[in-house]
Amino acid sequence: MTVIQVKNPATGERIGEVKVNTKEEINEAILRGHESFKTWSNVNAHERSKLLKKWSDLIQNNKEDIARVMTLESGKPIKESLGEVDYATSYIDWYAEEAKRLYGRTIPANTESKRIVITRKPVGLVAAITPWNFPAAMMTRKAAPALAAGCTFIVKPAEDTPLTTIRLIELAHEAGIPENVVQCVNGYGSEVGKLFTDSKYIRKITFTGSTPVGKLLIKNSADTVKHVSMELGGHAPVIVAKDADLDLAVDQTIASKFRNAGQTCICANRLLVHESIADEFSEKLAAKVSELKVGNGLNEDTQVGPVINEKGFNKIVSQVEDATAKGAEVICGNEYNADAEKGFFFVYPTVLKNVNLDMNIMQEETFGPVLPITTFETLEEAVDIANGTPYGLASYFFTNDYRTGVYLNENLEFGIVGWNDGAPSAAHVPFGGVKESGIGREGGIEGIEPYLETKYLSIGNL
Ligand code: TXE
Repeated sequence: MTVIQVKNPATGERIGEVKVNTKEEINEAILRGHESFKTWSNVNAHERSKLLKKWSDLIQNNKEDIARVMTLESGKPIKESLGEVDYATSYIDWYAEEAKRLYGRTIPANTESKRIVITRKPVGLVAAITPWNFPAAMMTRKAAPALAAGCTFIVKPAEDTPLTTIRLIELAHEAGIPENVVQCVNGYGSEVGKLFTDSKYIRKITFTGSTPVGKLLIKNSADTVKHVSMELGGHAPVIVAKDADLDLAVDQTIASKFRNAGQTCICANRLLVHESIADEFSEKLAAKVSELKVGNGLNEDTQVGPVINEKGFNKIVSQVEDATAKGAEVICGNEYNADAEKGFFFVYPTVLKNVNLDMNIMQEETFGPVLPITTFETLEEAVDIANGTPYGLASYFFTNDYRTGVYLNENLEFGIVGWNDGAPSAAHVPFGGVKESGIGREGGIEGIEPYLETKYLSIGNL
């Protein structure tokens, strides 16, 4: 039996293990998911809604335990883990309601002898592959709309953080959602991913993770013409205009950037500050960033935990080294407490200035607590820099001038725009990116669409 050891990224200590499911076990789980679709899709929507609500309640009743497991396996500060449990259940609550609103339509026919009825049908068995940065919420924002729509669901969590997901799926069963309707399998991404994409029974793949893996999943889904939803990398710009409220911009940027140690796909990744305020802004920012408390996420006062693993750590360090070698100036941070042998990796919050577009950090997603600052002269220039990567997930700007705001909103090529707002995500809004940041939206009324087919009935000879 092969197992995956789950380790605490704050200490490197082993906190548990999960069995790697064999190919046969995964194919059996897929078959069970497929076979249970017929029954589940015919459970009436109000009943599915009640079961989802019960699942959400059970998660809330176990909130502290779940948050603790999440902090142990992901390293995120315990306050953020508690917040993530709420965020995760907010998706279940939202889609428990949306389950009751799967409206169809009737269309006037072009002859009296016909009637036309359009209904919405679930796509079938859905397979989800989730990342380690939000082990609860990235799963529930896929599972909840899928189950609400009448799909059956099977998830493979990230190898670093399977324990939170396993616990949530157990609670789904405890709530009364049948075991074959919502399942969890464990294993390595490439192996399980291939079994998912090859299976004709899986009608949809929903993925949150890196852009290269997303592209591979899209390609591999072609042979069976599956639906795909992709929530991939981001490289969010933050534009601070000359008239911005600097204190607001500093606070919101810090909250956006350093949450989850900078490991979120919508976190502020590139600061573009108007040249006339750049010095004042940088000083204010660095002063506050250097006060952030780094440590084990189980300590109540920790604000920045470790980064997830050695691969993530090396990517961050190499971006900082590349930037400093090309002339960037460190104005705070660039310190580390890491031990590859023991298995923990802390990166102290870092701010870099004198950054230019030739540096990797301005082109590639960082996924760590490092913030590069560059300056701009005109809004056109800021927009060009902001739009100048393959990503298009979140973008932010700070201005109190409505003309500047409208101009920026209309010209930024991103799925999400925060105007004087660094925290735009919520269950009731459509979250997702354009360009290589993804396909589809999660959350809001849009978030159930990818789990539905449209069926058209024409009644003739009346
Ligand atoms: O991602 P992977 P990693 C970005 C972020 C980060 C980088 C690498 O920039 O630094 O990706 O992180 C599964 N077929 N994001 O290596 O590999 C894997 O098991 C099918 C942004 O962790 O994409 C895990 O469950 N699945 C992102 C999931 O993909 C495969 C969140 C994510 O892992 C697979 C995470 C394969 N061939 C990373 N290979 C976001 N959008 O928030 C891996 N997986």
